[in-house]
Amino acid sequence: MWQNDGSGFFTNITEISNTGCGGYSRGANFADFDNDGDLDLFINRASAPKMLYLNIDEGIFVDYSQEAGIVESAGGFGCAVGDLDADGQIDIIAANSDFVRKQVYINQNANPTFLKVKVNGLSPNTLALGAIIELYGDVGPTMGRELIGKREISSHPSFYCVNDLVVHFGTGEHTELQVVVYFQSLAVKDTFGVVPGEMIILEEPFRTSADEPGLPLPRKHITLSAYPNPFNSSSIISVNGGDSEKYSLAIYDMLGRQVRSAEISNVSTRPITYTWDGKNDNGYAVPSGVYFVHVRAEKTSSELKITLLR
Ligand SMILES: [Ca+2]
Ligand SMILES: [Ca+2]
Ligand SMILES: [Ca+2]
Repeated sequence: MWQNDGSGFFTNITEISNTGCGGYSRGANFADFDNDGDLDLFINRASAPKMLYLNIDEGIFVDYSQEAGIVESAGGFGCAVGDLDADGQIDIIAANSDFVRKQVYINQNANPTFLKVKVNGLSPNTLALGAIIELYGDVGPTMGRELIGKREISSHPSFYCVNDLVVHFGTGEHTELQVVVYFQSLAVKDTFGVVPGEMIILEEPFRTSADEPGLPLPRKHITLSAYPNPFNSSSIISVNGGDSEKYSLAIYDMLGRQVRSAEISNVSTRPITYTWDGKNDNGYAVPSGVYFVHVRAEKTSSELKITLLR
């Protein structure tokens, strides 16, 4: 288990996280099996019993296999997760090697704190593969919102297996939710007032984030836009909301490496703007590609995809 610190450095946390079960395995899947809001872990081991780890404290796991009734020790291959019986509890299919039946594990929890999100993309990417879904939850009437989950719609979660493309979140104690979908087309879909215990269906909009007008967010929330986007020489990044005196801006490349950073403070005019000239902190031009602009204020943050075309 390697923990990414967000700047491209990883720390081996196998021991600390208590996930060093060893053995040979070809498939593993993170999902929120108990709907409490954090990601748990299923490992389809080949030569030892399959493992279900519950995340009990921000990345500290406990072996819950026996309690969950997951005791089989067949030659595991990949594994896939999805809500097979549509009760909001995420289930598991474990694929196995020759002559061994697959196992289907139906989750017997009845915890109603979940949200399912089905995303329909525009042609040709109608499955919306590559879309990033962020889930925000309320943290009290005066505190604004908090990022409580992030998923990618992916076609390659595990060896020879594809998860259900309906994205599942556990929502824990949050009662009012906001869902933001970032599509590969750069379109953004932002949905408010969502409550736990249901499945919502979101359609990819035709407009891109650069065209999106100011969203009706409370002032404590940040919305970002960039014009032009895609850009060639420079793009003006506008920051709306946040209601803060100080903002930190960071720009990352597709590999998560920070290429540019800035502090914006004592701002009196709105919207706040920052002009990015396509250069890194050392003054060198960065290559064409997709970049992520991350802006953080006191209690909130927001991210925007921006494309540089040289
Ligand atoms: Ca969990
Ligand atoms: Ca937990
Ligand atoms: Ca289920």
